[in-house]
Amino acid sequence: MKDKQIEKLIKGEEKRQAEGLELIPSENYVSEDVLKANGSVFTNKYSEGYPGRRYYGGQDFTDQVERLAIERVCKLFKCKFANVQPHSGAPANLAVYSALLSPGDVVLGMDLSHGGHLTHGHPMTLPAKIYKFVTYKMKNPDTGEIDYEDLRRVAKEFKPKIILAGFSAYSRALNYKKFVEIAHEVGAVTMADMAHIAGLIAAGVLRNPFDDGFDIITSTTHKTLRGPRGGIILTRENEEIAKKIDKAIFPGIQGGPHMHTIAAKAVAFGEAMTPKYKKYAGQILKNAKAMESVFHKNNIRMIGGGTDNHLILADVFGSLGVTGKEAQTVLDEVGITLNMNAIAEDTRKPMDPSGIRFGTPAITTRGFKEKECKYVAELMIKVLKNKDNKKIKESIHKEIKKLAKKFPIPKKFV
Ligand code: DSN
Repeated sequence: MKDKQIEKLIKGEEKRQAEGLELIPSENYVSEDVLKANGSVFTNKYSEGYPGRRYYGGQDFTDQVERLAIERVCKLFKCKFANVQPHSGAPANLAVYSALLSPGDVVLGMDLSHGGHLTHGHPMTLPAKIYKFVTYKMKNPDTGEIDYEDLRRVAKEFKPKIILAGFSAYSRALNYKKFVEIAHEVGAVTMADMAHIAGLIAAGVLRNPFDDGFDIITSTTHKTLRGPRGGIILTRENEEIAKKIDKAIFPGIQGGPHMHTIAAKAVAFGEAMTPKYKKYAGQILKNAKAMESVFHKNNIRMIGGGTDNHLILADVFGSLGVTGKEAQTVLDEVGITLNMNAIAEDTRKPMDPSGIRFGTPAITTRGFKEKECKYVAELMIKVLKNKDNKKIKESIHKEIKKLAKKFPIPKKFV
């Protein structure tokens, strides 16, 4: 590489990823093939429009790539329509809102502090300035069960046009049938933001909201799905909705699609169709359960009481007197990356909350099984209990480096 400054930074990041353990539940490693497609000459091409209907010439190969991506993702998620152009999850969600709502219309989504996402109506976001967001919560943060009766009550009171299921910090299974039932009662469209668990749904190890009658799924493609950074919007069967969504993406909120990313998405979708991927997805769940068992054994409170998916949200402040920020920092020091996270009804501030959020997609890609995951969980707890002990931290850092070396980041998945 001619640009030595950037080359050095890329090498630094490569080393950081190789030597540390990635527990941020929304991160993963892509295959060499995904990386290759993402860095391909498609980055040079403009293709405003959709396959067969573009505003620029020279679309012989872009059309084929986008069609393949659509065909594969529809097969994976068992739906009729897909838009593979969203640059990421936030534009995907915005596009659905703008396709189906008028300013002032109501969306009912999960409360941010109970696991929802910023794009589900945080007051600082653009959607919240245009539409009205009302929320539902867990009935009891220690079991994680959603308060479906309250959800129904709020739906009847506010008559939302969209009922949104989805989260970025929630570890339990949702009852999609209940969402659909309530949506039908108030005439709302059902939308599932499955960014975190899309890969688990694609592999069939978690329930597909489409099987319970959801209308729309949005997702990123870079989390459990193990593709490039990007987004998708899927529509189960309603062509009218799908057409509105296409218009909302282009020309509504985006210009030219990133064809190199779409090529990389197509590669990732292909990889997600293999038996090897299905096994990987199953192992993500087993590994999260293994980590859960260690946290249980050590009496560390987990929001939702544990996990049904790939992530755990632990109340480290309540259980160990260590704040989320302290935990994130001290674990970073020993080579474990995760993120501080607010917990339900948190009394602490977002920049130093009570919780940490961690998950197993990336370490499972590295080949970790239950045994290694339990060991990592034990090391995490030891660090948190000895956060000021330099000697213990140094020896754990060595252990983490050893583990990382034993399980190098793979380059090929199929
Ligand atoms: N930032 C992602 C996450 O970490 O959950 C969601 O957008």
